[in-house]
Amino acid sequence: MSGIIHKARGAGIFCCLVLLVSGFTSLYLRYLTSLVPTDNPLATDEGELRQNIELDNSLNFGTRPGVQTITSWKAPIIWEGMFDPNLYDQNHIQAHSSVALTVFAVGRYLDAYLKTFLTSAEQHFMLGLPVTYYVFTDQAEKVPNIELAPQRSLKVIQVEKHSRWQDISMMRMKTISEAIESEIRHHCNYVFCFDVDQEFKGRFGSEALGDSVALLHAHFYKFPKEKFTYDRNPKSKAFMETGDFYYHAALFGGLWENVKNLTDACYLSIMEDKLNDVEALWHDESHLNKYFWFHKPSRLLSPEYCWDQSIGDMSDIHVTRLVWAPKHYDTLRTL
Ligand code: 5GW
Ligand code: MN
Repeated sequence: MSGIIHKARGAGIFCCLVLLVSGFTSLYLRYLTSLVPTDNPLATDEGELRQNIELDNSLNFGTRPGVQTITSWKAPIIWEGMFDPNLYDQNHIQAHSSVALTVFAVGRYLDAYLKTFLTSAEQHFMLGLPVTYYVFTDQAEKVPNIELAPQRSLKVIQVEKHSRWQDISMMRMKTISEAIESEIRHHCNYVFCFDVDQEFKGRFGSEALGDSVALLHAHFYKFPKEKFTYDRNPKSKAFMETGDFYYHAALFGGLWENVKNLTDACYLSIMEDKLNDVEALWHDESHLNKYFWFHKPSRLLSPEYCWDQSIGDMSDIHVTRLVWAPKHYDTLRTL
């Protein structure tokens, strides 16, 4: 009898010790994460947090003296030369990171851009990680049959074709949110949303993954704030007088939870504008910029991640990872 009590007491002390140690460990981890504001508190378990801390501590912020490599809120801005690609790949493979890529190819954009976009993504996008492409189109039967590497798959989701092109672009927010809810969150931890009129040209890898990721617009990254083309109409929900950067809506991403919040918020603002009979200057992009002003992204991608080759000055661009496809406004926008 007393032996049992003894054992019970021993077990009790042992449990207390375990609780104490694990309590301190988690406090210590919380302390560590508080030192790194780039990881927002939505990040998942402590193992993942610990990995991210070590990873972004490896970034070399001084290697690109000509450009800004960190924001005022301490989010890294990723430029070529700052990161060790193998380190990011190894860590994300170990953490079982998986990535959903969403892309819309509605109407004439399917024939014009989808095949180049997908085949080039197979060459350069998140190699080594499981990737699921979500292609949203009104013509499922015309989606090209691309040969995919192992661990990579493609799902086609039928959508309606809105008659106004502004709506095709803006309604992506709603469709992406619904797809995250019904599909993506069950299969992938990250979601990256792309315009289709672009081509991958170089590594677009796991260094781009983060809790909440925004892209610096190639045309504005050097400009002073006063030149940013935010929506200036006080009647629009996208109205903003000033901001941090001008972000390009051709690509945004992050953990699915954060992308869900972003797309929900942008869609709500777009619908409120419709009720008030206003439309933001640059449509979904204006709303995206407003969202990122209030919800700072934890990671920024330099314009190396989405470059317009018609820009003459390439002195800051050490590698092009994704480039704008040529625009054929005359044929694509006449309807
Ligand atoms: C068509 C005409 C004008 C504007 C957009 C469209 C259009 C866009 C379309 O007919 N079909 C379509 O799938 N889109 C999707 O919306 C594509 O994924 C496209 O990349 C994205 C944004 O439209 P873009 O690329 O024309 O917008 P910008 O800001 O790059 O000029
Ligand atoms: Mn585009």
